[in-house]
Amino acid sequence: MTATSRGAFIVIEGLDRSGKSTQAAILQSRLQGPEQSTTKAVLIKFPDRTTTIGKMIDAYLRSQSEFDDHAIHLLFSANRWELASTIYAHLAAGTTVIADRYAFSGIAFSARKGLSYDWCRAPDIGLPAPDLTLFLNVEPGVARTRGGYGEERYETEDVQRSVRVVFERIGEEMKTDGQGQWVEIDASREKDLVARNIWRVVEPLSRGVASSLRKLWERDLTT
Ligand code: DGP
Repeated sequence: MTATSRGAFIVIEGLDRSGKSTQAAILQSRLQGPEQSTTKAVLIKFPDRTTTIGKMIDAYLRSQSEFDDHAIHLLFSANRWELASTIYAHLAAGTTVIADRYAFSGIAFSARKGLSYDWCRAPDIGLPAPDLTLFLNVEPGVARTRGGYGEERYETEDVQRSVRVVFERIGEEMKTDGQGQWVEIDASREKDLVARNIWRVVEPLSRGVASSLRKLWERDLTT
């Protein structure tokens, strides 16, 4: 990291069981390197189920409580906003932040229920914008065969297929409107190969980022 640079903000997105959490952990340890004395990378998982809002989300995902679709959408977004200041602080200190899911999951999982795409995007406008989003792409039929599948509310092949369609739309928009990099990674491949492909894209950001941090969909921010 140079004197004027900040940490990079990297988001990992994808369907359930696409390997996000595994790859996020591999990436963090790679960024952290052999000297553990200074923190070079932190991992933040969304939803963060430890906060008061996160506990409400957790109960919903485990089908222990019910919410109106709009209300749960706003809770997921609030859960991201409550961690925004933590993200800013880490980046300013030169620490890379890896987020396991972010606002893109918010849109994909709610818009597939029939809520308007623009309405779903609105509450996350202005969050810290990632420098890089890695979309771990996997066939929903492949994800279904992976361990632990089916334990939570959205883990059916049908839901995941419709979520993937919305992710494709988000990816197209992100690629064309200069909102940081959106890179698709074939997550059906073997774990170490996926990790190497991820590292190839992340490596240039691993020594810090000189440009200032942007806000997500900032052109839609009005005062
Ligand atoms: P995970 O802990 O990564 O398995 O995510 C839990 C589930 O929550 C997963 O099925 C995806 C879903 N999810 C994540 N973020 C959001 C969001 O912002 N909105 C909605 N509706 N669902 C989300």
